[in-house]
Amino acid sequence: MSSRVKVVVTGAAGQIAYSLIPRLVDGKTFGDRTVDLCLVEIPQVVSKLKGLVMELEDSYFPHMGEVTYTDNFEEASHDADWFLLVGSIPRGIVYEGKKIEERSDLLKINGGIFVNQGKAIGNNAKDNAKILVVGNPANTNALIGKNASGKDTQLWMAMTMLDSSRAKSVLAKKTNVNVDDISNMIIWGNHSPTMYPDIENAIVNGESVSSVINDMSWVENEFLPTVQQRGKAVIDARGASSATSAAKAALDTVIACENPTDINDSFSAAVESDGSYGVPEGLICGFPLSTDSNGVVTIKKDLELSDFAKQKFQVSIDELSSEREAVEHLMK
Ligand code: NAX
Repeated sequence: MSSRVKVVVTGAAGQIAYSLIPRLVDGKTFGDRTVDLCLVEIPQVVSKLKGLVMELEDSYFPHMGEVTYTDNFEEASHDADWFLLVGSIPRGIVYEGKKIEERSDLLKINGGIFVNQGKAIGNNAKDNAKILVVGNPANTNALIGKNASGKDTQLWMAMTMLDSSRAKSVLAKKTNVNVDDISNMIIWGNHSPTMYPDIENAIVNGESVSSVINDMSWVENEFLPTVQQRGKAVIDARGASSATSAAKAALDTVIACENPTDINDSFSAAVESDGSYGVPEGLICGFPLSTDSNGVVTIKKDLELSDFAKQKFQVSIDELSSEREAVEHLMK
């Protein structure tokens, strides 16, 4: 493994990035490798990154390598190992004179961004680059980017780790254990309120969490809606979307991809479906993943889904299929 790693972060002047970027160079996420950072923003705010770079320099990070910033994604993408694509146009802002409220408008605007970013990554990044899309609608943005990249050796993911961590937190409270006593917390489907957090395959101290809790009414009426709607609950409470927890989840996803996964565990991210578990091929869908000792990430195929789980998961698969239809014109 090379002793240097180049990481590109978009949306670098945003909320999530402010929590995320310092921790990429703190010696924990990439161990003792030197981390070169390339920070990307839109032209209107790129100059603000000068201040962030000053703060990074002032923070005493022995593992920090070269730090650059730009509004030119194409230029940033050269020879990069990792991309954390956090930047996207959020719902509710006025974009080219129109308030963006509909998911379809969001898909259209962000879709255009991800076509260009995907092409640049396919042409310029390392053949084994890993790409984590955080900006919403994350799964479909990743679908568009992967398709535009035209390269199958790179790994495109959309982030569902935050949903998995939220679910672990709810289950740890319910079963009176620590969050790290919960493992195999899978998020199936889309990073949206249709996601299916899988309590039946989750494990607490070696036992199935659902059999320990043994209360399907609580699962249906408390657990699932709490996890599925947690993003909105944070926005309502904080007046802004999750930032520090999203940053931690992005770091946890990088760490999960850089280190072998325990045999009895899996981690959550959405990747391209190869038809596993009946998901239409090509959709970027939340699956249980595992990393081997060579850093290769694959879908774990040996998990069972109950009829209850299959029915919930199908709702999210259908949503992903309809999002794919909505961006079909960007996939040519
Ligand atoms: P902010 O609005 O604070 O920051 C976003 C930044 O992205 C802005 O500075 C903007 O200028 C920049 N940007 C927009 N288009 C860009 C482009 N083409 N290239 C480079 N930069 C670009 O949002 P923040 O709170 O940081 O959230 C970022 C994204 O994460 C949003 O789309 C948000 O919905 C999404 N989230 C995803 C989560 C997940 O689990 N997958 C959870 C948290 C969050 O909601």
